[in-house]
Amino acid sequence: MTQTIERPVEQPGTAPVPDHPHYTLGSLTMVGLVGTLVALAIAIAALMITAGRNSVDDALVSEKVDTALASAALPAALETSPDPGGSVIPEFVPKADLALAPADEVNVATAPEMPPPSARTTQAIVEVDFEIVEGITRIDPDGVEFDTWGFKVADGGTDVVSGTPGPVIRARVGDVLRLTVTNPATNTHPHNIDLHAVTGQGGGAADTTVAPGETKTIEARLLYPGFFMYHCAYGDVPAHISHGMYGGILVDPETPLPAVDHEWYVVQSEFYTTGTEPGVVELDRQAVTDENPTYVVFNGAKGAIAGDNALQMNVGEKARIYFVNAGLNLDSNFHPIGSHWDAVYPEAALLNPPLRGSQTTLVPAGGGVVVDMIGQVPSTIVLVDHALSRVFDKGALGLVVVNGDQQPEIFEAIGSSGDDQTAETGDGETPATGVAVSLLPGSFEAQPMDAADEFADDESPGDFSINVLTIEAGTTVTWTNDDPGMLHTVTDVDETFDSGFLNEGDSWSYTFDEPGEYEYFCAPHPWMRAKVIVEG
Ligand SMILES: [Cu+2]
Repeated sequence: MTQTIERPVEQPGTAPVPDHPHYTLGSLTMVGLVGTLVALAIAIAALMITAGRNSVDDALVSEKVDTALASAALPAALETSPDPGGSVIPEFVPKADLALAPADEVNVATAPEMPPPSARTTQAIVEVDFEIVEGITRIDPDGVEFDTWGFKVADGGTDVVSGTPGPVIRARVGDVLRLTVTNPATNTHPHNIDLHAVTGQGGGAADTTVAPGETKTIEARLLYPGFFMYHCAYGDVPAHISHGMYGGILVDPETPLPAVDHEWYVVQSEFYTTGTEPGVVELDRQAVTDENPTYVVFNGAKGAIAGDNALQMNVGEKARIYFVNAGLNLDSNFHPIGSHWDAVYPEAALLNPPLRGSQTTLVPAGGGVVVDMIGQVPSTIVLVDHALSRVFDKGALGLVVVNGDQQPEIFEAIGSSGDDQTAETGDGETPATGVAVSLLPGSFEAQPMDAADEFADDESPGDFSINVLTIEAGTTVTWTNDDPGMLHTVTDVDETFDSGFLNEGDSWSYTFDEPGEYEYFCAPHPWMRAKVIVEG
């Protein structure tokens, strides 16, 4: 279907005359340059006068002049660019001369995996066959299901039921992507694909629109390296994206990024649903308009990067995350709790040098980022959108478990000191009287923040050995961290008590004198929750 958009025709000679001075970008740049040069001249003159008055030798003067000139030079990134105004697009090998990428090269993978980097140094044709998936899938482990639409690798099989997020594509800059999109006859909606890596009408959307039963193919030269979003751009585009039609495509630069130990693919996105009750929920189209999502998730479902699916690395290793914020509407404030981004390639624009040592990187809707992080200490790094309501209330949480030996030169829990109501009892000791609660092995394993079995005796995965503890006023409770290699806390939600970090084997006690109900949690693993009820 073709749409014609009519715009008013501009009549020559009728352009309005501006009623105020009209600066062009060029004239503003000239004003800036002249100002800089004048300031520089004054600075140099001042240096020379000072130098002369103090009889400082000429060498020092010229050194200071050089320093002044250097500080007025181009930013480092531009200075190192051979031709800041020139093209960064590689020379093409003509399509007719291109071979297919080698058969053993992997160009697609399913989240959170990435295809390995290509061993090629030459351009090639990369063939990718996608099929569109429509179907009811679980978006919340509590049993909430939704009609997700998405993409999968076309293999004729029906085992992949969720195409949200779609597979990640990997190719090299200068390659030709030959992308085929099939919409199986069993589907009920037309779709297409708009790849932000593709230069052409609608990023390919105009020429990939496929009704159920149709197949279309495009060939697109990949002009710029980077990590790009793709999405369906058919019809009510916000609705198609909100049903789950998005993914990422990595275009590697000609000079690859430095090698790392792990590469992962993570997509942030939003679901706008008519509710959060178990069962099938519908798209709330008004909530889409209002930009008020029910869920904000990583990799297509709440808890998709948690529990058994948490990412794993070892102390001393470096991991790289290729991250797309599919939106639909929210910017992402992507942050690793308890770590840093060792390197950030802003906007995933891989022609540019990375920022080093960042805390939170802003990823616009429809944008991406590439970040490196190092597993410095054994811990669980929590990936979040640091607009934290989206974590605690809507699901934007992923876990990276770092395994290995404690690194006290980097982090060490020294324990608590001198609180009247608390007593450090040391490794594994339990006081003679009172109640003992264990932080169970594996208690860091994530679960939804509002898990239905949170306070049940058979909670799975279990966290505190007693989920609801009822005691008399005056009773001392001692918690012991029995979770190997993990740091935990015992922290009252109302801030009445807080253990500070407990290493494996550490115990901490608190005497409850005031009747009431005390809900507590672990600060680094906030889904670990339990209660103490103190009777009068
Ligand atoms: Cu679609």
